[in-house]
Amino acid sequence: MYQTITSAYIEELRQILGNEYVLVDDEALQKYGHDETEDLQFNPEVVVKPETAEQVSQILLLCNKHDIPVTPRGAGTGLSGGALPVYGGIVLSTERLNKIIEIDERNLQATVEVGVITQVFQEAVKEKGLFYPPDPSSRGSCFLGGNLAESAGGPKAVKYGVTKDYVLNLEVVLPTGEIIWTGANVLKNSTGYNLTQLMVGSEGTLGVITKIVFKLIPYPPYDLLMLVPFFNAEKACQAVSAIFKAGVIPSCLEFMERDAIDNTLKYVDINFPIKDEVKAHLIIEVDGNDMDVLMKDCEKISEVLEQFECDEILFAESANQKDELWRIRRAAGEASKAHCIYKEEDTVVPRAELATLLKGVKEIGSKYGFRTLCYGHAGDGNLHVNILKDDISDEDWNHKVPEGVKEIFDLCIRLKGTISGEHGIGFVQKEYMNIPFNQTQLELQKGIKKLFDPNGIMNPGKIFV
Ligand code: 2HG
Ligand code: ZN
Repeated sequence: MYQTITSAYIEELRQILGNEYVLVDDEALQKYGHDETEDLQFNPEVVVKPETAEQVSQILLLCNKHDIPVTPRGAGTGLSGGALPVYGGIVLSTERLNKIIEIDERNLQATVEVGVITQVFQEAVKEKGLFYPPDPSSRGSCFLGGNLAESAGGPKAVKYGVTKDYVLNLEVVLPTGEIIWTGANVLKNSTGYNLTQLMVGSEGTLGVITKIVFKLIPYPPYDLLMLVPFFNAEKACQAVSAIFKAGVIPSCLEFMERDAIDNTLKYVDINFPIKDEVKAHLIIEVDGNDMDVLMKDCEKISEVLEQFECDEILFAESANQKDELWRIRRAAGEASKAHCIYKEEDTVVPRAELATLLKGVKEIGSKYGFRTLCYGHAGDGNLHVNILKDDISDEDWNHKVPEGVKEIFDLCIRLKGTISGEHGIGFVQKEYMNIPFNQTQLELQKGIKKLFDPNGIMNPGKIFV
């Protein structure tokens, strides 16, 4: 169905980009053949590194004319295989599209290229007193473009929203080579279909995003962080919705079950004594402009937590202690990966259903014989379920465990949730797309894909089976 890359195509790519930015050596093909998803490896035939939208346009024109698959790639930190070139062809790395073009302090906006590292952007706007809240655990290495492609979230989403909530306008290169803007640099827009939001979460299947206009907000100067141990993990989950019901919106509300904490502590090599009876932690942060208000919020939260039989609440006393707690939470995924091969599920339900989801996940794990490490953005009802391979046979891992995953996803839908909150569908979840969507819903989505990309060159093998 797709053409393989010949030396003539390589020559054309070199004409467009220069020799240095067209890689065909084994080391490069190996490096760009995996992301952070499980242990999957699909090598591309060639890796290209454009520096401008015009170069991206010329590459896509070539691909479209000759039926060559092209897989856009950010930093390769994705967890659903979105950047894997499963049909070979070209990996288009956005690492040279890495300029912060403008931070517009008059309008509280910024225009950036897609290969800017999320944390670099956050720090650049913070210097001007501004805040870009989406902060995936991998923010020190992931790219803004990848965050957009996968509709990434992170701990701050519970109060501030996810990546999509900060995107105003996008420059996109279509498979035809045309370069378009999707909207306008405005906070309100009721002008036609919302192409901007259609691109967000489209996982590189519709075109290549090259520039982003973000909205920003003023940086909240104060925060307080509390660590709350629980003797019962389900009770910890039940406490979550009660906090909001009491009238407080924390800036982060994270959950880690005991096994996930222990596994992470080993990985980050931090000595953090925890009582044997503790089965889960909530990490709760409040932020804002007024310390007195934050103290009152914490009092209210504490009153709620006591009703759910928590142990003594620890308030982080210094910036160091806060950093350490966040380091533990942010390393949970990497720690699972370091422990053994694992499947990363990104379940999400309405937040008051979180305890039911956790209970169900554990029951399904027992039924199918797998162990899970659970942690995530409890305030969003977003539970990361890491299924560990441990000593499960390859046969069971490939056939029995996916049955269990299907049951977990069925449960999410019964609870009015869905199968991915912030990691995307990509390659590894596409076989489950018939769980949240029926035929009509899938056909509508596939129709959109066909309209943008009739030849199917953009990141084939993703989202849909
Ligand atoms: C987490 O909650 C993230 O730890 C991991 O979802 C994903 O930052 C990432 O790449
Ligand atoms: Zn997460």
